Amino acid sequence: MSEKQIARERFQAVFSKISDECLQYLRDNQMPAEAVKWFDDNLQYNTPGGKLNRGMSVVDTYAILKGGELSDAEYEKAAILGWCIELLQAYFLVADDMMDGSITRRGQPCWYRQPQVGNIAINDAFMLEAAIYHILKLHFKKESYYGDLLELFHDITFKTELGQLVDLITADEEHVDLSKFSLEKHHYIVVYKTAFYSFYLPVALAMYMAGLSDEKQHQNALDVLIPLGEYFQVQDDYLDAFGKPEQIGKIGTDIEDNKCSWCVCIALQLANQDQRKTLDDNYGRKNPDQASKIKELYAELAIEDKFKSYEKDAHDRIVDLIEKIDESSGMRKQVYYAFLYKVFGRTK
Ligand code: GPP
Ligand code: MG
Ligand code: MG
Ligand code: MG
Repeated sequence: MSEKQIARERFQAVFSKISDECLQYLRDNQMPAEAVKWFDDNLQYNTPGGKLNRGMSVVDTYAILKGGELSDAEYEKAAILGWCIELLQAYFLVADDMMDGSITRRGQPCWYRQPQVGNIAINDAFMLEAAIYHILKLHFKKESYYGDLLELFHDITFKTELGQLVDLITADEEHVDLSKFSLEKHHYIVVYKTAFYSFYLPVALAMYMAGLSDEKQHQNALDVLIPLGEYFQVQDDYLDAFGKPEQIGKIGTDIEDNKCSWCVCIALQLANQDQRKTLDDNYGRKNPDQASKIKELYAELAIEDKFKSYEKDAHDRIVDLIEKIDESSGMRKQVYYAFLYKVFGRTK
């Protein structure tokens, strides 16, 4: 087994513990056996099957900040916080897939598309979120930074919802109006819907655990992690149009959903009058032939090449930001490089 697999399995093992603790809460509340089973299925189907980058990053970051090996107890504590992010992500994805009308996620049908589930997935998403606070209370109530953790989860959730709101209202499927799209709008959407919870949250949690709680220290972390998260969501937009479903584990829906994706923003910048008409006539329509026309136009406009050069610029820009970090503040450049290596050149 590779080192990476061993790390993943160790992290996975902590999930059994926290899922048991969540189910125990239902039993303590005399829930019928079928409800306990339902929540168990919800937790298992939606929480552990992804890349686990966000969750495992809490452990990795905490280990770097502490400097040296973690004891078993320290490992478990950081991993529990990591699983709280994975629960948050599960909550977001169950809901996002309903809002986006998506078909598959992590190589399996989206949860709401399971025949017995449907709209119950709305309540299931809420329960995944509630599980975060149950677990935090069980394991962190006595810590001096418990309040910081609660505030952080609440604030990051709110910010992600703001991003999701702008993502959704910019993608009005009844009235396709591409003049609503711009790279500025795109920047706002991706920073809020993705960067805060995927990049700042894991590092911020590890920082609180390691006693780094100054506002200035957190602002410095945001200065690097938000651009990194923006790059990550540009990749997500790119893979939505260009990735193979077998590889990315989901079928792209951004074109059909009229999303303000990085790809369409760049296409709008490059298009001549005819090409603009092709975009106006075919973007944001449910018909697969019209979506294919958009993909042909993306090829004509060499969007893939544009992405490759964006990627190189983003990489260099982020390395510059990391190199400016003052390590005397207790932060380590290695925290950010670990993220950078995980993210650049990913194919899923
Ligand atoms: C990713 O958008 C953003 C989220 C998953 C956050 C959702 C936020 C909520 C408050 C529900 P996406 O739709 O591009 O992701 P994907 O491509 O994985 O569907
Ligand atoms: Mg989606
Ligand atoms: Mg979405
Ligand atoms: Mg996407």
